[in-house]
Amino acid sequence: MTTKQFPKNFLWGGATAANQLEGAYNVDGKGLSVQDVTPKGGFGPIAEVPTEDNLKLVGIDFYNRYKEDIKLLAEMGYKVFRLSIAWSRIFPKGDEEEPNEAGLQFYDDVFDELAKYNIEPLVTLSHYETPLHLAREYNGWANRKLIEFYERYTRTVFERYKNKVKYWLTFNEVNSVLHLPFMSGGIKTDPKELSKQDLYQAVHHELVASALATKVGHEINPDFKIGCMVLAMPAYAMTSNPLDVLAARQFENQNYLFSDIHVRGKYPNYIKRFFKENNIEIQFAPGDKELLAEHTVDFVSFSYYMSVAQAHNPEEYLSGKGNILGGITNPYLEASEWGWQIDPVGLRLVLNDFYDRYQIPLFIVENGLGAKDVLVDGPDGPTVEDDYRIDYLQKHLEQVYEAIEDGVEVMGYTSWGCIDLVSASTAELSKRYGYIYVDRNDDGRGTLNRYRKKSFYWYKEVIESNGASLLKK
Ligand code: BGP
Repeated sequence: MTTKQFPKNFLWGGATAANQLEGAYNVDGKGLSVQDVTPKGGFGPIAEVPTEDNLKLVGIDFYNRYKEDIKLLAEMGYKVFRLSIAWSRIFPKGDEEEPNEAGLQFYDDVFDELAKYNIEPLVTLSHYETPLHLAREYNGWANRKLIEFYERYTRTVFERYKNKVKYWLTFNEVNSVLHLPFMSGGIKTDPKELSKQDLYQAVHHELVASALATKVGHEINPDFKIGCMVLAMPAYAMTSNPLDVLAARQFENQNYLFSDIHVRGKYPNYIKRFFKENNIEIQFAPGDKELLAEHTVDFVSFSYYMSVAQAHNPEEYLSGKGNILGGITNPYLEASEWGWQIDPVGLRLVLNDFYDRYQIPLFIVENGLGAKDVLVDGPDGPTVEDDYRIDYLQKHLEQVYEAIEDGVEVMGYTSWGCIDLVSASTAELSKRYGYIYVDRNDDGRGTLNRYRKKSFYWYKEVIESNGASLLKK
């Protein structure tokens, strides 16, 4: 009998974003990003200047401790590490002609450190980190000028790291701009006043910029693998009432729009109807249509934390909390301490749905459980007995395996926040996802020391056995 395991060369690893772990927000020439003025997270108020209560200003001090951290990731056997480049380290304001050398040097050092351990970087070019100046002066992606600035930035980093980085993602959770225009798209207009026309025009700018980056990247190095990244959230019909099924389908289409354009290179018909009914008319500049059509992505990546239910009459049900977008509470599922409903089978469904739709490789670049951890004494020093996290990850990975058995091509899996970091939605440190505990609290205090949790050893075994340890039952 052969042992069950994951495909050869499966990319096991973890995921992070610059603004949530680096700290050093104003060091070595870095400019401010939208994150430096959102001390309470994506849904919180926007401050005029960085304030001390913003945990992201220090993060977990990865900027100074990356060597120690990468060593720990290597100890777990990581094949891949997802990180983002902070755009405002490279172009502090975003609209300069020349990049900031110190910022470029920092990522050279990080990539070199990863290379020492044969860990492939997977780089997000824009992870909720639009330079603040671009938000204030241009209203972020609502302005077509951003395409030009993003092109300059991506060209700069593609050139610089062309021999160090192979895997790239253009925009983190590109669909989230519909729900969080400031954090995701640097659009400072109050969401209540932002017209659908302006919002979808901003979406168009990002989609064109993504295609342009894909073009430029492939020209610079034809071996680059460039993917889109979407927030995936399957929607179940609350009942078998066809109207509920339709509501669920329409909710999913709002997300599919982004991957459809990235993969198929054109706007799908279902959105044309939505545009017509909402008086939206997307302005295409000459060349946009061709760019979208000719520079589609090499793979689709996505985050997956939870599913939701939808109904045609949602007001009659309990509404649930969710990762940026949400829906109705599904009575069949349990939820995390933050109300995100836990649904491993949903991950198998997402993988199958994407693959049926596109037949190109998929990459799960975020998944995990945000939970409050308690540090206890262990035989080798402080640790966390995070069986709840192991249980979550084990069940999700079992479903990834099932999807692979279903015939889905999965490149890899990077669980979110592999080392504890600051939450995107709430800016808390107590919402922890990591295999590595970082001693820092919501009040900003702590030694910043790192400790291996129980899940650290569990994941190490998963990677070492190429998933066999998950599947031995
Ligand atoms: C995604 C983001 C990440 C991340 C994660 C977990 O939406 O891409 O940046 O933080 O969700 O969310 P949170 O940090 O809000 O728990």
